[in-house]
Amino acid sequence: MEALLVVDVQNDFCTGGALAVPGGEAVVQGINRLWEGYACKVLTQDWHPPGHASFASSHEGKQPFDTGMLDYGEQVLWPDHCVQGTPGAAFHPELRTDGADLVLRKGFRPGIDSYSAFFENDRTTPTGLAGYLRERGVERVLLTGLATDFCVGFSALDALASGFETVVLEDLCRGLDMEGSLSRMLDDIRSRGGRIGSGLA
Ligand code: VGL
Ligand code: ZN
Repeated sequence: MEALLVVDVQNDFCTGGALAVPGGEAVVQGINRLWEGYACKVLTQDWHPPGHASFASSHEGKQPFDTGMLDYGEQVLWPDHCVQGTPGAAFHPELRTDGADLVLRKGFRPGIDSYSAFFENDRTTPTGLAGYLRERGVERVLLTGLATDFCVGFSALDALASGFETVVLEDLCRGLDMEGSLSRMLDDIRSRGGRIGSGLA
């Protein structure tokens, strides 16, 4: 069985949002068209408590998009975004969410970020998604959403590492592309056996 994984299509990642991905909202209609076709549909929702460790505002002297040191290592520090229960954390209003099998929230531990839908950024804390998909009989995961080079990409790499056939539907994703991060991520996915495909074709 195949699963459609829709990653972080939330207001804060769309135009006008706190951490806008250029053209983020452009993926919505195409994802909606695929929606009915999958027996397993999973949405992820970036879901941070106020004062989350991934926010630059939580670190004295740091600006958004600086690099910072968290308990588990270095990572990018972000503008405050997807704060639990705020409008920015809600799904894009036109995204179909009816009939989702699972809405997986991630990044809710105050000290740990979670780009991937499978493992948090400490690379050891599982979200439980691999077990869920396996128990449902899923063998192949198709990924869509935001951002290609962060949450979609890390989810794809972990899907591969967890033994799922993995396809990124590139035209139903949009990236941040910070210093070449987009092409690096796509190369990485390909080199580990993932496929980069189209959801519109
Ligand atoms: C994301 C940065 C921080 C994403 C989430 O959804 O790609 N990026 N939090
Ligand atoms: Zn986040």
